[in-house]
Amino acid sequence: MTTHITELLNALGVPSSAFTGGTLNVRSPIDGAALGAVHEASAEDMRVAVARAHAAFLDWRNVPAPKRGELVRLFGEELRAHKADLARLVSLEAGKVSSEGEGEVQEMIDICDFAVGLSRQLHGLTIASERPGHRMMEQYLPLGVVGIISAFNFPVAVWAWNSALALVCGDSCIWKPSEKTPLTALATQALFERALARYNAAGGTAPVHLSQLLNGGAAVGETMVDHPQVALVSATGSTRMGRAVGPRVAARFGRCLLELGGNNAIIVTPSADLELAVRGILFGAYGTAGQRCTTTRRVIIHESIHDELVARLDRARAQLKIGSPVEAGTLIGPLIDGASFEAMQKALAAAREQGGEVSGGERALASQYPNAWYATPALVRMPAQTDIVKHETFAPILYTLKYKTLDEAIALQNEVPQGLSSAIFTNDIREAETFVSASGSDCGIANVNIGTSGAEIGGAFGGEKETGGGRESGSDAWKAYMRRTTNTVNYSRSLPLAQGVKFDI
Ligand code: UN1
Repeated sequence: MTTHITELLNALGVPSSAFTGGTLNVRSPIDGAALGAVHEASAEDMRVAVARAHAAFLDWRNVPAPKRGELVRLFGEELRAHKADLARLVSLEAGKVSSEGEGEVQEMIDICDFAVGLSRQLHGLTIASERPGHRMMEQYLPLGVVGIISAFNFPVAVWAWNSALALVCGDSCIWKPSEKTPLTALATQALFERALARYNAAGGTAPVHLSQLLNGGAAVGETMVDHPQVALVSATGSTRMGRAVGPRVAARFGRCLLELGGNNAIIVTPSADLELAVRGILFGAYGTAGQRCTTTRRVIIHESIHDELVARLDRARAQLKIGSPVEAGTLIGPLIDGASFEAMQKALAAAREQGGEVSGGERALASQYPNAWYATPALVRMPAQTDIVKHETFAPILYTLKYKTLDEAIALQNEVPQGLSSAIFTNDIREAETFVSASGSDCGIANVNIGTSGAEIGGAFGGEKETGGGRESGSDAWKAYMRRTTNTVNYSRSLPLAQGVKFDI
C-alpha cells in the first residue's frame, strides 16, 4: 500500500517529505497498514500561525467579496479535477466506501459553488428610522481568524463547509484536523494552495497564509482555542470535546460554532411506506459503518408494524456486504480503530444488561484483516429507552423501540440529550406536520420520508442541546463567519434624539 499512497499523495501535490519522518503515525483502517508519519506542529507553531492568519485577514477583508469568491471558485475547480484521487485517499485513510468517499468530495465541490454565489449576496437589511432624514442599516463585515477543528469521519467536507464560507466572508482560516486523518488534510491543503497560486498568478492578491493547516495533538488545538485573535472556533466532534472547547472560548468572549454528537431517531408510523423506511433506516444506521454524526441510532416503530419491520430490518442487516471500502459492492467498511470496536462491544454489553436483545455486532473479517476492525451491523431490540440508548456510540448499532401513540413516539425521540437529526416515515399529513411543528422533533434537522443522514449542503446543518447549537453549511449559516454592525446615518440638518429625548444646549 505504501507505494500506492505515495503516488496518490504526490499526484495530489503533497511532497513525500510532508508525510514521512514525522511523529504522527497514520494507519489505514482498511488493513492497519502504515500510510505515513506526518510532522506535528507545536503550540508555538500555532501561535505563529495565528499571527500570520491575523495579518492575512487584515488584507483579505478589503478584497471585494465577489473577488474573494473567485478564489473559492478556483479551489472548486481543483477539487473537480482531483475528485477521484482525493476520494480514494478518504477511503484509504478514513475507511469510507468509494461512493461515500466520492460523495464527501462532491460535498466540498457543492459548498464551493454555494460560497461563490454567496460572495455576491452577503446582504444586510435597511430598517425604517423613527427620525426624519435618517437611515438605518445593517452590514455584515469580515470577522477575523476562523479556527476549524474537524473530525475523522468527514475529514475534509466539514472543513470545506467552514473554510469556503469563511473565505468569501473575508476571514482567514487555520485548520486543526483529526489526528486520525492528517493525510487527507495535507492533500486538501495542497489543492487549496494550488488554487491560491493560480488566483495570484491571474492578478489576485490573496495572502499566502490565508488558509493554514496545522497537524498535531491537543496542545496545538488548545493554543488555537485559547488564542484571543481567533475570532471564531468552529469545532466538530464529540460532546466531550465540545464541553472542553465551548467554555474556554466563552471565557475569552470568543465565538464558537459547535457541531457535536447526535443520537438520531426515525419514527415509523402505521401508514409508512415500509419499503422506503427499510432503505432509509439501513443507510442511516449502517452506512459509513455508523460513523456519521447524523447516523440513525434509534428506530421508534408503531406497535402494529413493529415485529414485521424489525424482522425485515434484521434480515436485511445480515446481508449487507462488509469488506474493504475500495472493493466494488462493499456497503460497510471498517471502524476507524480498535478503540472504536471496543466502545461498540461495551455498548452492546450494556444494552444486554439493560434488557436488549442483540443481533450482530461481532467482529468480522478478522482472519483477512487481523490489524483492522470490521464489525457486523448490530440491531438491538430494546424493551425501553434505557441509559445506553441515550448515549451516542460511534458504531453501527441500531436500537429498536415500540410506541403506541404519536405523542409517545415524539417524546421518546426528544428524550435524549442530543438534538441533531430526526425523521418520520409516514403517509399521513397530520403526523408529518406534527413531527416538524413546534410540538414535534426538537432537533436541528427533522425530515419526512427520508432518513436522518446524508443532508445536502443547501440547508443549515447542526443541532440543539448537547449537539452544541451551531449551524454550518447552507442557508444563512454564513452569518456566523461575519460581524454585524448596525449603522444609523443622519442626512438631515438637525440632530433629533431617539425616543424623543431632549438635550438642548
Ligand atoms: C458529520 O457526520 O459530521 O448529513 C457530518 C450528513 C452529511 C454530513 C455529516 N452531509 O450525513
